[in-house]
Amino acid sequence: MLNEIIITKAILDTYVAKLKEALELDVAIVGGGPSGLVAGYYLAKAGKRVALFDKKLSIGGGIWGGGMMFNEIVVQDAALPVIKEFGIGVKKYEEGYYTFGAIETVAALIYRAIEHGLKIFNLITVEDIVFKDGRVSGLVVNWSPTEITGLPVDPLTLHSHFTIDATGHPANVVSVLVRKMGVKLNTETGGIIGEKSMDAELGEMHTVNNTKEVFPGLYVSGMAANTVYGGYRMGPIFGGMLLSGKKAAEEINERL
Ligand code: 48F
Repeated sequence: MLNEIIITKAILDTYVAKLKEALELDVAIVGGGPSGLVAGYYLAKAGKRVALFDKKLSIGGGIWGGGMMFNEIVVQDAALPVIKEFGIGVKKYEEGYYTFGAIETVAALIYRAIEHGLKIFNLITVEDIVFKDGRVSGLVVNWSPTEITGLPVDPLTLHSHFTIDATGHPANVVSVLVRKMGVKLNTETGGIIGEKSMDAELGEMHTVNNTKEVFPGLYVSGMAANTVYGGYRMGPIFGGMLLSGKKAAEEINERL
């Protein structure tokens, strides 16, 4: 006879154990879009203590909707090795352009990352950072429904040696750092420069070039990197996002 209390305890005990393991991390990733998932995959594969937090129920960020809800994405030559690493089937459209089912891509990124040891927490919003010794040293987290309903509930905290802001267009982690601490960023202006309009070629290049440590302890990847450093947007071509996640992971990995 199935016992509801055992089912409930199984969920609570397993989840709490997973969360406790994520309280002291090598790397905390905020945002489960393409760049965050790829960064998490490579860091987990390298044996680092890494966890990813996303405020949504379904992680995957901007992949699901492809371009204007046509759920296919495009990837260029440069990122094919990353796509192959995840075992996603390649469909050539024409020379230099490949299409991938958005849903297949999200599923593969998530599955492979978890398989290599990435801990993923959905429905958790990162609302603030831990700032110690002049660097970003962790995250302040709360259940997403708390943020949505505006309930006055205090958050919980975790420590991380490095953090990656992979929150896409709004660059939410860098924004909170600037708003609350008034610090000078490692950008031309010292502030968040803001994303530029569409140029797929430049946008893809900028996404990778702008992936770097923007403040001690805090990296930016994906579209957040372009928002912070003033890169162009590129729309539903995703090679730059994948390569950005890989670059963030490699740079952090070298420093740990
Ligand atoms: O936007 P998103 O997919 O990030 P990305 O890796 O990729 C960008 C592309 O999808 C697309 C594009 C390509 O042409 O331009 O936009 O840069 O995913 C960002 C994730 O961050 C989560 C959000 O729910 C989304 O899944 N997120 C944002 N703010 C927070 C957050 C927060 N404060 N706490 C937790 N998660």
